[in-house]
Amino acid sequence: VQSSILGFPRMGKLRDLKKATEAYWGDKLSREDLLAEGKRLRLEHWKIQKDAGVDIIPSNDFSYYDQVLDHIQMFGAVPERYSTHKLNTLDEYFAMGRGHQKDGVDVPSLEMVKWFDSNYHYVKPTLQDNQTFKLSDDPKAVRHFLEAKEAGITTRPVILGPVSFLHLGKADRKQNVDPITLLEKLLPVYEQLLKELKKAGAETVQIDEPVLVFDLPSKTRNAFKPAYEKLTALQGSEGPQLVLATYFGDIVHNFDVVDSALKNTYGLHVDLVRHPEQLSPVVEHLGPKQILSCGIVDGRNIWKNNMKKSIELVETAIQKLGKERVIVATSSSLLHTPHTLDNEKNLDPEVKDFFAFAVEKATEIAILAKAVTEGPASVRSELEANEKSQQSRATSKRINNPEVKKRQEQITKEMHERKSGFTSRYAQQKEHLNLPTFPTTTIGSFPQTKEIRVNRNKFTKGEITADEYEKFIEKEIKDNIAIQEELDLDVYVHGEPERNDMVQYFGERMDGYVFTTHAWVQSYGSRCVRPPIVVGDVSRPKPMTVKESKYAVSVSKKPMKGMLTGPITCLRWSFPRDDVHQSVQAQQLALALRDEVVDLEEAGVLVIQVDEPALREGLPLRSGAEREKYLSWAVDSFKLSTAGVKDSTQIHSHFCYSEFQDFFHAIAALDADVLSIENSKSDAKLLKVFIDESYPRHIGPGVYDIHSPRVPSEQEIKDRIEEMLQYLKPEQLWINPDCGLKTRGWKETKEALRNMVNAAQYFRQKHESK
Ligand code: THG
Ligand code: ZN
Repeated sequence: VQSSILGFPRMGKLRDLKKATEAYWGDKLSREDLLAEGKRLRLEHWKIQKDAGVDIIPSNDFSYYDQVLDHIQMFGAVPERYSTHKLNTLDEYFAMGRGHQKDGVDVPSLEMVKWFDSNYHYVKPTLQDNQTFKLSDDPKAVRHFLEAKEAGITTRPVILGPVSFLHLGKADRKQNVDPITLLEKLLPVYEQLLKELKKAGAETVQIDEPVLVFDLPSKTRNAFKPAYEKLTALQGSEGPQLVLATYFGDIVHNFDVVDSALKNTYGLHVDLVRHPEQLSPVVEHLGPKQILSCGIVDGRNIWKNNMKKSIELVETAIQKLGKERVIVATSSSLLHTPHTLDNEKNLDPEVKDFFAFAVEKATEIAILAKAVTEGPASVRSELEANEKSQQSRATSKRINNPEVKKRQEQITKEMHERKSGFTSRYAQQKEHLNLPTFPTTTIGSFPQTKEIRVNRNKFTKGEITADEYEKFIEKEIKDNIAIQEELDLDVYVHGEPERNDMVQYFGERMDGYVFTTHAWVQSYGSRCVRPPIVVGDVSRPKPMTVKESKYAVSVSKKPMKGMLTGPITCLRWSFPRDDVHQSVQAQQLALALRDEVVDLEEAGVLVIQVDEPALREGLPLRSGAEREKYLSWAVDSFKLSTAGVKDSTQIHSHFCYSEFQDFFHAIAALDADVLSIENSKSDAKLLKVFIDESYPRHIGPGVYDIHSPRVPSEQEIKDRIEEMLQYLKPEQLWINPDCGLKTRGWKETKEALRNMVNAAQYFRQKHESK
């Protein structure tokens, strides 16, 4: 039984790749040096896997920005607005990933969206009506295979399959092409690539078709047959053997596709971490000689593998198929896990023993393969150590908190509901807050300046005292308030200078969580997040944000909005526990946040925003009952966290996307007094759902895009508001940017907010004179 890894994180032990790419972008590192650093990292990562004893090691999983973007360039699917500038291949590539404003070239990036239900973002293939494809002269997949071969490591190249590539793409603006109709044009490029890989010496290739876990439109489903008839025909002769990989879900509902088209692939990979129950139907459906790659080491989380359970599962496959036809593998690429546990010098050894990051998972895979190949005796001490670690986790004092459990048992239905309905609440809020029509506000964060980062670093390293740091933060808050006063905004925020990441900050302040020093995971391009880890029952030992908000209230003449991250977002952007259902963890987080909300109210914070930008990404990948179940507990946890306040306290929430139509009922059920939503780049027509559903509460659709440094003119903002007023009542409309301002500079922030306030005042006067 061979061991296999589907993909390895590429940032390096200390985010080396992030540092190198950002240095290159900042003209501080040459192109040659960046490429050399990439090469060094690839080699290092292959060696790690080889030394761990992994049999099947991936190549072409490395990327300087995003693996889907690599395919766009490798297949000659670069939109003309990028290719026309004749930039070198690397700069053209980064131009698509992040835009390019330099040497007279000014192009924005391609669209970037969530990769399935993860916190990774990929660049969307953006296709033309007259799209053509052409394999690049020196295809990256071949180049990297040869690079590994030269170092004495035979790898299995990973490519994204043709159906997923097209299904995950979209028509370019003003184009009408349905991507999947381009299949016939795209396939010759795949055939050529496979032939070149075979010529280079690749015996097997991992071809990813993760879209098989979705409910697919029939056009996409039907595309598998012609695609894989062509590609499997090459196997063994002109092309490599294909292992078709799926992950993040089950593929049973797409079996008819598997039957007709995919049985001829050499092997199939399925995710048995998320869906162990698919093993038996998958085994039944395999072709007579097909290999099964069993994904049993979690590529999405950091928990040490339960080897006993994994071995049992793999053994059931071996009984049916024999050892020669089974591979043990990671469930998905390890891209979504941090690099190595070795970096974590500050973790309590008890807890550290619960975890495995990418490097440690490589060893786990090798041990599991050996256990099922040569028998458990061959890895006795490893299995014993694993068993011991599982037991100590199950019985650890850090896991179970009886008080939290008791509180959960005492939760009542009433605790989820505000005291009165919106109309009555709003009347009280209006009086309390004394707000004008078209009230203006911001989403919460203000620019995180270099000075803020420097001071936070100094504090973390102990170079300044807690007292000095607190003084610094207070000065920043005071400055932020003064700026808002000067701009004449209506509801202030303190600006969050004390916060690093909106989830990490809360994780660091709750019991039941642990946090790391180096456990970074790529989010997009060079950007990484460091998810805190939920290890046990979660509770709040003491107030988390009250000090800063209270200070802000004390220096504000107008209402100040307190800012919290909601339970679902806290959970989804952490590494959750795998031993209790996520709804239980969300409920514990909700109770902790509920206390914070009430404490903020007592401290005089009369407007409280609880953000849930990750609510939508938590939606199960397939529609139907699972989705409704998720939405029900997700909405409950939000309501539990916010409903403890008086009617006169105003609850806001914010969503970082505008596609809320498909789960509008859930958004409405949150019962937030004011919702702010992204929307600035989308059609105002999307707001029509608020009328159609007679949504009674208040809404602040972003009036300008904060993701670019461009300053919107007052007129542009007025036009935008005018459009919104076709769909929303004037009494309902709040005026705000479309997201937090932490990634922006101060100069453009002030100019944009000034134009925004002027636009709001224009409508206010117009409305009041009626
Ligand atoms: N926090 C978390 N997850 C997220 C976001 C977030 N997922 C979705 C979206 N926002 C992703 N966007 C970003 C935006 C910026 C950064 C990361 C993800 C970022 N990271 C710093 C970096 O890589 O330089 C981290 C530096 C630091 O914290 O010291 O800027 O907001 N959890
Ligand atoms: Zn946002």
